[in-house]
Parts: sequence; C-alpha cells; structure tokens
Amino acid sequence: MKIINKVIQSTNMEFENISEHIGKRITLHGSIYKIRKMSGFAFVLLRTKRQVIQCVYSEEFSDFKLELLKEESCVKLTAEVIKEERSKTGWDLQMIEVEVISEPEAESPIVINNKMVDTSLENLLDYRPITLRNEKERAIFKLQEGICIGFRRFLTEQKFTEIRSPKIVSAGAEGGANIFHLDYFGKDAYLSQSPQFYKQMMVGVYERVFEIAPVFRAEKHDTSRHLNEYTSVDFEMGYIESFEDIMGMEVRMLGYALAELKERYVYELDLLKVSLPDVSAIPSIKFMEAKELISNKYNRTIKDYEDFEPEEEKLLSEIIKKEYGSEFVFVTHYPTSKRPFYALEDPNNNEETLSFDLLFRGLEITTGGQRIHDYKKQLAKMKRLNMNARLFESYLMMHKYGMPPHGGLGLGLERFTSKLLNQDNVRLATLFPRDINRVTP
Ligand code: AMO
Repeated sequence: MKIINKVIQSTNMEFENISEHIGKRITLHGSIYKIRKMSGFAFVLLRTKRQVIQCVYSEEFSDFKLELLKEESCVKLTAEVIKEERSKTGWDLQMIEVEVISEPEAESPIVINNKMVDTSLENLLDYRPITLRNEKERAIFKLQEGICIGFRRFLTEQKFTEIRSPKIVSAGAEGGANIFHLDYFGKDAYLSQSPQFYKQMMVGVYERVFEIAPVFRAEKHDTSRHLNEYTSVDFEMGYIESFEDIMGMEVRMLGYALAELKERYVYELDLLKVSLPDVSAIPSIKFMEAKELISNKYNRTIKDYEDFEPEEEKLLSEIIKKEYGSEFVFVTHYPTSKRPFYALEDPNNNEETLSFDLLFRGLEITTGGQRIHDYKKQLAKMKRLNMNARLFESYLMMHKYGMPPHGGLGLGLERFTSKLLNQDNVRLATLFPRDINRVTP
C-alpha cells in the first residue's frame, strides 16, 4: 500500500518568479508553441499554463539540436535567466537543455500559433480542443474565470451562501417552449431552464444565496446571442425593501469583478486589448419610457409593446452612452404579460412588474426582480394565468409556510464576457458551445 501524504511540488518555475533568478538556471515545462528561426539563432515560444514565454535558442549555449523541437511537443526545459534591458520582462531565457516529454502524432490541421486563429467560426469551434490553445483564445476564458472569481468572492463577502441546485427538474421555471424534455425512467422530466425555484426556496433557508452553474434552453433559432446551454450567475436575497436593492447589489458585484480583472488579469487584458467599462453610475429607465425614447429618437414605430426587439436594445444603449456616458443601462417595470408567473406586480399598476433587465453594450445580460412571496397572491396569479398549481406544489410549499420579501437576478456569463470583449457572437465566449447545430466537441 502507498500512502500519499506529501504535496508533490511541481518543478515548474512560475512566470512571476523568473525575474528573481537572473544569472541562474531554472526549469520550466510547457508546450512548444512556435519556433521562429532567425539568422544564427531562434526564438522558441513556450506555452506554459498562463503565459507564452519567449526563449532563445543558439548553438552557442544550447546543448541540443533545434530539430529536436516540434510545435506542440511537451517539454521540460532548463534555461538560464539573462538580464536583458530591451526585453519587456527585463530578462531573456537562454535554452540550455531540453527533455521532450511527449510529441504530437500529427501536425495541427489548423494554424493555432499566430496572433489570432484566422479561420471561420465553424472551424474555430470544430477544432476547439486545439484552437483554444491559441494565446488569445485561451485568454478569453482566463478572463471569464476572473469574472467568476470576482462574483463569487463578492457574494461570499456579502454573506451569500453558495448552493447547487438540481439540473433535472419536474417543471420549467421560466415558461415558454424552450425547455428540453427528458424521459426520466418513463416519467416526464426537464433540463433546468434556471435555478429560479430552488434559489427562492433557499432564501427561506439562508436568506442570501447564489449559484454559478449551467442552465438549458431549447432555443430553436440560430442567433449570435443564444446558446442552448449557458452559465447562469444567479443570486437571490431576502428582506429586501425594493427590487432596486437587487440592482444596487448587481452594480457592486460588477464593479468588484471588474476590479478583480484589473488587479489580477493584466496579462489577458493587455493581450486582448480590453477596455474595462465604468460601472460607478448606471442609469435606469422604465420599459415604456425606453420604448418611447427609442421610437422618438429614431423615428421608429413601436411594433412590440411587451418586449424589445434586438435592434432596440442596441439603439437604447447608443442613446444612453451618448447622453450619460454609460455602457450599461437598467430597464425596469417590464409588462406583467411578459414576465414569468413568479414576478411581483407593481402595487400602483398591476400591468407592470417590479423587475428589470440590465443591458450592456446593446445586449441584455441580466434579468431580475422582486418575487411574489405571499402564498395567496401567488396562487391567485397562477389561477389567473390558467396554471395548474398542483404541478408546483413543492415550489408553493415555501410560500405557504412563510417567506420574506425577496428577489434576485440571473446574469448570462457568456453574454457578459462576450460584450466585455466586444465580440459579436456569444459562442466566442463559450468554451464548447451548444447550439441548434452543435453538440460536439
Ligand atoms: P432570463 O430567462 O431572462 O431570466 O435569463 C437571464 C439571463 O440569462 C441570459 N440568457 C442567455 N444566454 C445565452 N443563451 C441563452 N439562450 C440565454 N437565455 C438567457 C441572458 C439573460 O438576461 N430566472 C430568471 C432570472 C431571475 O429573475 O433571477 C431568468 O432566468 O443574459
């Protein structure tokens, strides 16, 4: 029997520590990303877990033949750190020895080691396991990690409890036809459209909860904004005085995550040339006022009184950016007819709900609002909507046995990431996207 009781130390030198070793030899492991032959020497780019590090090969100091190295070979490298004022890092790595740990079977069918992967979206996604190795491609998901770490840390500091709700459920929470049906041992079940019911139930348990997890939407249309599986950042909080408490919490959460990126993800921000937006003051406008504003400014007839057309979201963002300098805008008081059955209506006007969306650079990234917490009120609304309350017995249990006023939101992680990076398709901010035409890789 073997007892594993020691932390195995990786031999790899961390990029951040290399400068402390000027004049010394270090060991690094990684993949050969690119070999650039020059006259009399070569630059060898080594892809380590986060950075692509430039190393110098020369017969003068390297104890191996350059031909030993192939792109995408995994190697262990011994190099000497040399002071070099002209280099951005202040040092150069002279390659001394190399141990080839493994070699690729074949050459990559697609060029992945240029500045960008220059190919169609289809190819980019078909070859995802290797196109993600491109320096810029992988930086996208490093930033996405930073966003999640920021959200998680902020919410934890605000005393939200992190939960994990089931993804196989007996009823859809969001209504509509975009729900995946499952044959669950001969019974009907569905893939969760959102953790809505569960996060509300958990407010009765912990008062403040959050979850960052996949949700499923059977979107039948092929658009640049819709995925069939996306990551939803959800939070829900009790004892709120107004739905605006939720909006306030979101502003702080976004600010916190962006600060996290600024502090710990400079490498990726520089690589992708990201300019972080300002979230210090986000304007808020009522849905109907926004509709009229767009209609007046752009001389458009309002066709849909219940929702925005995608074009209108873009136009509203343009107006707000011009007039208030903000790349974000809250839209509040969505029509009751357009919001799910759990949305609380405005006591002064039951045609409108105490709910909001957050638009960022022309796209809806968040939906949220206050919920009905009163049992009788919720039952009455379901009846009005011709819903069978018996199917929602376990959901209604919380209302029946007492709930505080509460509300929350759901933010689409991929949408937020893609807008932050000014991408034009949400798939670009999704590791392995699922859409109507794609379940692989
Ligand atoms: P909603 O259905 O509006 O609200 O979704 C919340 C946010 O999720 C993102 N989103 C999507 N992203 C990619 N592909 C999709 N198909 C997709 N659909 C939605 C959007 C959207 O703003 N339970 C409520 C939230 C709440 O009130 O707490 C809900 O799920 O960014």
